[in-house]
Amino acid sequence: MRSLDPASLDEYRHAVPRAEVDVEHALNAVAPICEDVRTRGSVAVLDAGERFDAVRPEQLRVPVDTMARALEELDPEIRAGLEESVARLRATCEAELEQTVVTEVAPGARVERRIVPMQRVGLYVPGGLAPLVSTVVMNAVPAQVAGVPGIALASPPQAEFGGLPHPTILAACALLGIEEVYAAGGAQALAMFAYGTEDCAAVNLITGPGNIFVAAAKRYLQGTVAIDAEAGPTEIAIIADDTADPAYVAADLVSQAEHDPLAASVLITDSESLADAVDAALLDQVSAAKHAERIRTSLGGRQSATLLVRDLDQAVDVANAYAAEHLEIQTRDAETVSARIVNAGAVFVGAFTPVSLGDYAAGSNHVLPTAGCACHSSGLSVRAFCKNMHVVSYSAEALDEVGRKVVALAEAEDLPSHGAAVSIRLER
Ligand code: HSO
Ligand code: ZN
Repeated sequence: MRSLDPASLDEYRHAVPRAEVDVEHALNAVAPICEDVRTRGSVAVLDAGERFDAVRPEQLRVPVDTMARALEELDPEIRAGLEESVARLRATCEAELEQTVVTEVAPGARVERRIVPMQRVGLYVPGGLAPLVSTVVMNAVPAQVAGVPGIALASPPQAEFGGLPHPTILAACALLGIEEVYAAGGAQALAMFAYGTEDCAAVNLITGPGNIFVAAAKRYLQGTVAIDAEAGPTEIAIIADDTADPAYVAADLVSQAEHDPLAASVLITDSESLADAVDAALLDQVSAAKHAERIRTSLGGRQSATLLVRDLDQAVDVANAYAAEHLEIQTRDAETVSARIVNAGAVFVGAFTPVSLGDYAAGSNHVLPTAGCACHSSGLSVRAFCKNMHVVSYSAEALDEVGRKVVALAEAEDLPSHGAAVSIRLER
């Protein structure tokens, strides 16, 4: 347990160091892979799969009937869980869909902010330590609600499934009606999306989490294609006071530590007795956990800590400085504390709103900014799949009304031909 009494916000920011993830270094590894895909196309994607995923798929594109079969064979309870997750996220996305706004700035002078969906997107679903079937839902539902006409999805080929992505991921694609699915992972999958190959047309935007090589590939390909964010190891911070249930707090810290030895679990509390009780609960829960080793490494890493603060005001300052991917608030009057949070990927309020609920079926999205990026970025939502486009329309009279002022501005910039394009119409 570490006590905290730093003088400045900047010191809060460094109170819990993030796990060291050297994306710049990984760039050296991904650059040749991306260039190979750019020049040699699908063969380069397959070659890289053989090298990194230890299996060469027969073909990159997964046949639609393979996905339909995976859905037929899906455990009905998992299917029911997926359907619930989809329904709740869809409801949120539909409500959040932005509306077209028309402003009449003067009589006959119309500016419309038209919302248009991206035309083609590539969704990435990692293989990694667990088949993240929920990530299919979190990527695909906002894209579908936004009205994106071209949705492609890639997930790494798995040797144990004959070079196909994990069958639960394929089943989720079938459930959602996503027909364009590729057995491709890592940098090669992202390069395939960014540059296009003979099997897969280039996309406009890539979304979805991944490991350090996926993050590095996103950095390398940004500009060629838009990306949602570079995802780092997952993080949970919990503000808890003496009213919190230590077993709940411990369970939630453990839940995200389960993802990755580099995952961060941070407890921020003003109660020493709560901190002690959480430590005791952790001892029991970690040893009983299936992935105890991974969890132990994560909780013991420099990126995880218990911070003892003076009071909840200081807890809020620390949480805002840290800008966790997930922030839970388990205090008395949690709503009031939550109202003061300005930096977090998503906030989970009260004893009965664990992050795990949000991971699967709260109706919120689990693709969220990590590594402090919540200071400037948002989680994935229907907005990420839309663009704003101004559509401007003036009548002759409306142009007459403002025309001289435009000409004056054009003269101020020494761009008289700009002015002439207006005055030619005023003299009609
Ligand atoms: N907590 C992860 C998402 C996830 N958890 C998927 C379970 N499955 C990052 O927000
Ligand atoms: Zn999770």
